[in-house]
Amino acid sequence: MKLYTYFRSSAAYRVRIALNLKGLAYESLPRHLLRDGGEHRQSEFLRLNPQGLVPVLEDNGSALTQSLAIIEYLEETHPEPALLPHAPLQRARVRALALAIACDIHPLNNLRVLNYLRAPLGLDKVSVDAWYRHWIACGFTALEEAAERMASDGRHLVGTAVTLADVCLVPQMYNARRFGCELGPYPTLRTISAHLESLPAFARAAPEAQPDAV
Ligand SMILES: N[C@@H](CCC(=O)N[C@@H](CS)C(=O)NCC(=O)O)C(=O)O
Repeated sequence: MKLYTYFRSSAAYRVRIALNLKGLAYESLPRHLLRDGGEHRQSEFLRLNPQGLVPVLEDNGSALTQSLAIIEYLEETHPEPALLPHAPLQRARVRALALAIACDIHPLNNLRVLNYLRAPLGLDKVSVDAWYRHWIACGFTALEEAAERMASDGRHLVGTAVTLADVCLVPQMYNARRFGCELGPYPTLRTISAHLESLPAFARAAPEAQPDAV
């Protein structure tokens, strides 16, 4: 398998974690999102993903896009260890938390959105940072509350094993730290993330551990 990735892309980070958890070897093909106007906007990459977003996973010549769809594909083709619980209720809870991060928090703070705020809308750095932190606070407040209610083992968002929700949490926490967000109000999320980040599959997927880390 080949993974088109960028070390700081949280969507690619999710897929790297899932590949590592499932023990799947892959070739890393970095596409720099800033260099030369963005290597993800070049025609060769747009042929793989017309959306011009990383990650893309190539498996047996087929290009797969959208991190959650990719991870569900890996789950179906390599079921062990399972990232979705077997019980329908728990599965729905895991998916809800994963979607809260991947669909309701992450897209608001994506590179292209921040770039649009900077130009053409003309927001300065202080305003763009405020935008970023506002949406993290909004999303994490609800996530913290949900995590508390979930009453898991304190090391995972749901239950006692790593799930898709955890795979989404760690990259979003990484981004929040990177942008200097206040994380004091989210002790449950911080404790869970600290545990997960200590696991080898997560550590090997971390941005700093990637070949394109600068
Ligand atoms: N929903 C997509 C999001 C993919 C995405 O937004 N990727 C970001 C990096 S995390 C990207 O390629 N951004 C390029 C840009 O904003 O120009 C997924 O989960 O795969």
